[in-house]
Amino acid sequence: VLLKGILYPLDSESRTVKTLDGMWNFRADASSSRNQSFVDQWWTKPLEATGPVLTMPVPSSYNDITTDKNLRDFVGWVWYDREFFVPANWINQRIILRFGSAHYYAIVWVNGQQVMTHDGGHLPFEGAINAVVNLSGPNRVTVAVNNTLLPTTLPPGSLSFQHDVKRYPVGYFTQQLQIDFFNYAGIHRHVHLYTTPQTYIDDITIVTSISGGDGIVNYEIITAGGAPEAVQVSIVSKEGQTVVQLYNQLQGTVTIPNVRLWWPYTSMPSDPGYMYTLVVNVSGDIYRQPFGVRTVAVTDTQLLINGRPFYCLGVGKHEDADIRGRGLDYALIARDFNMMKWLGANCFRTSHYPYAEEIMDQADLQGIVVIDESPGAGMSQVQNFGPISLAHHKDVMTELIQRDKNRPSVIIWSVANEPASNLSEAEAYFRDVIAHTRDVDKAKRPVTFVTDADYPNDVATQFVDILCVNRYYGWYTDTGHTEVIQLQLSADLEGWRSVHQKPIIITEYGAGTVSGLHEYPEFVFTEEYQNTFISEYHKTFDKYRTQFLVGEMVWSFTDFMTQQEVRRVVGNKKGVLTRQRQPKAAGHLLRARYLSLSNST
Ligand code: GCB
Repeated sequence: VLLKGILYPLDSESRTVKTLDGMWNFRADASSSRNQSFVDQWWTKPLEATGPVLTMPVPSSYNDITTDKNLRDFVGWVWYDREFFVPANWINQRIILRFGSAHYYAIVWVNGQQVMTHDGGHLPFEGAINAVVNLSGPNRVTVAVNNTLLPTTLPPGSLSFQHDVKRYPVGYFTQQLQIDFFNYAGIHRHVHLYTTPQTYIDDITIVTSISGGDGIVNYEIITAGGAPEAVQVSIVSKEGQTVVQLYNQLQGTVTIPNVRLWWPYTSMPSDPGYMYTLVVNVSGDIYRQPFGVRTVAVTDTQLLINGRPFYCLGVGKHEDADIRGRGLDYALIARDFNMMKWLGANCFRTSHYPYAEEIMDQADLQGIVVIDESPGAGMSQVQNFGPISLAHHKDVMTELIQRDKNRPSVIIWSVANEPASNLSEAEAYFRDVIAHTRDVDKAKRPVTFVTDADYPNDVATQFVDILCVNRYYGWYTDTGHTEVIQLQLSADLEGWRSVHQKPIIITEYGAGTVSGLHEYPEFVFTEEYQNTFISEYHKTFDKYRTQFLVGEMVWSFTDFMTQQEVRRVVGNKKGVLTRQRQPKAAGHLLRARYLSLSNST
């Protein structure tokens, strides 16, 4: 396949970026068929002309914005539209409309003409709109978004229909989820309009290595829209110094003498996240691609960054907050990074879907390591392993790598979270998805999926480079019995080790804790229990830290919303911080550990 680039919209001497964020018109298609919008062709007119509209912020999830329970829990099509103008001087430029993400399935029209569709909730998509745009008057963009999760979507889900009309209204159905997070929906990230010249830079791929004190930078530029006449490539340091300059080469390998490496901030507190910029000029189209020079490798007992052992002091996260749901919010991003650093964390996993590019930028710049996870969460049913799922899963991995391939923060791809890897169907499935992932990533980062399987029953971890295991001893099993945690976790780690000579990260362990709830001696759901529970895990981690355990990631960074169910009290409360990003007692406990461990290594 010929891959299309999905470079982040950055402005430059040759490119203009304009945002379409703001208040849009909005309406859910709440008709009994949930399809009236298509019968009435809502995209052909302003939404206001076909019925009443709500005001909906973009970016944001729509679920928690209004006071309407039906909209919070809505399943089906919702519609957004707004007016926009295109500057007349854009006439000779390519005009691109780009969505950072929309959950789950999206169709986009401009001035009543369909311009693109996208399948999947957490990755960007874009299209040129020159053919339909009006440069001398208003334009209208209409977006239909459908949040329904089916056995073939990622994450998968299903619809459950009730036909007993004595007990349920006619046509009654509910969305069944296989994931432990609220299925927030809407236009979750920025909407940008941007320009490029007709001959333009479509994609840039940078792969780095280290040779002695030098950085080796391998780059490849893909252009489109005509033969490029002149090419100029330079590498500029963070301080603005041009360190290398090359002419007329769309592809090449260059050396940065006395390179400054990209380090996680705990490994190199004085110089974390050092980034260079590859400045590309193709026939006057200029794009500045940030990158860092670092290597990642896995041995049978270690995870190495720049040849040095790295121990992940991490958190599992969500894009989740009051009111905005999964919507992009710069204040929240800044607070999250500040709180990760307060904890002393040096890594996180994008559990359980790709996070916003603006979050990934901060990971690069601040030197926080990322396990970059696909939306393959909750693949617990045999029907989630069919050929349609497989083809889509491979497309999603391609899109994710296309987006994040140049990021030094990303050190591992996770293709899934807790799939039913005990099913025989999972073997061929993961062999294929993992091989595809390795194939697409030119930097050849390690690939994994996160497992909760029992090592004797698992058929798919044989394909991973590094084992990532989620464990809840003393929570879902032996509830209340923290005294069994050390024994059970030790037996488990040694069990995995007996079948795979691979390093292990515990990617989740955690206990539900209502902030401010106390009971002594400790009792489930209290802050005391969370502290005792976590401490028991830490004792076992300390036993294996010097052997083959290369990381620990608490579940989770903050409390987060889930669907309504009896196990969850207004969401999942395993956060070491509250949903408002304030520490529970366990936050302080974790901070003490992470700070002392990062000072001792
Ligand atoms: C898990 C899942 C995560 C859940 C967590 C829990 O294993 O990976 O999505 O939120 O357990 O709290 O049950």
